[in-house]
Amino acid sequence: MLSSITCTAPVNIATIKYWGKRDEKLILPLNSSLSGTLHQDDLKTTTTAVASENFTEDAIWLNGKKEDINTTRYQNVLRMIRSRATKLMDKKHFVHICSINNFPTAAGLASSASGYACLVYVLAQLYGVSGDISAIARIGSGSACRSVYGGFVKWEMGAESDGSDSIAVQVAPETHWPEMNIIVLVVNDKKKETSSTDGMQRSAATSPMMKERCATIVPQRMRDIEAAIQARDFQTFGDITMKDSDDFHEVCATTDPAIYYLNDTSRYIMNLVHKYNKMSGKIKCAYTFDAGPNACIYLPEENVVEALALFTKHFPGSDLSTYYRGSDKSNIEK
Ligand code: 2P0
Repeated sequence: MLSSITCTAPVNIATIKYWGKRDEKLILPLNSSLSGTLHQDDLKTTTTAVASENFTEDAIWLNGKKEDINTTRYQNVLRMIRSRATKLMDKKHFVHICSINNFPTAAGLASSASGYACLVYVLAQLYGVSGDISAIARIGSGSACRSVYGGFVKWEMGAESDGSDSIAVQVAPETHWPEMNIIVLVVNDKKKETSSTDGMQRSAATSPMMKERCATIVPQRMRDIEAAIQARDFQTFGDITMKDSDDFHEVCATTDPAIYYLNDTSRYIMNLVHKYNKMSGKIKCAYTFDAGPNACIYLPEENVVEALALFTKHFPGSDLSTYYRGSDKSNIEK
């Protein structure tokens, strides 16, 4: 018998950044984090998984290229899924997986987040796994646990050593703040030099900023941004988002040896946003940068036209995309 499932999962854009692990194997973070999940039709991964008793091995193809499925992360995900399976139990079923991103892989656009969220969701459907699956997505890639839900989602770092309480929790559904938009300015779609996994390990070991960030700064920001989201208070939301992005890149710069994800264009965008906000007398849009030079701009719907005009004027001909995050659709779709 052949069973097949196809799903899509969107990327998420962190406003409070995850950077550093306390447990590399279980992927347990040093701090909680929070993100907005994009709309289903935007930047996303589409994954099909087929299970058959006739397959002789598990296999995976990413963007059409066969990859090694015997990595620790894939194997951990498969083991956890099969340990909770309620379907395909009678005989040994191997699985073939095909996954495609509609955006550049590993260019700091959270491809591992949508990739593992989608993989875990599709496998959970195929093997009949119910209940929270964010902890399974987490052991694939930390930030992936947040893409399991739509709207604004926090990843609670948890306290247990087995990771049982290190899960994603929806802070507000996608319908809560439908005016919120995200503009993505693709500055560079090349694969990054320092992977997030390596980078955060080095930062945790060497950046003098990490201790205070994890102990006091992030816990306070998590409380404040959650309240701002509940109140749909964009001034506070935008201020915290930009500060946490700045701090994250400062952590990278104070890592030994230093890691630089931003380039001159990224810094130009940061200055432009600050000048635009200052000129307007309020925060009209807020930038955030992940482990790469591409800018993600959070902004309310009413400012989109003006902000797009501004960015187009300064970057004529650039790859500028707007994403509407608010939606009454569920996040992951079959
Ligand atoms: C985030 N990033 O919160 C932060 C901001 C990058 C900068 O989560 O080792 O690819 O697979 O757990 O999830 C990137 O880290 O790392 C990331 P692993 P992951 O979105």
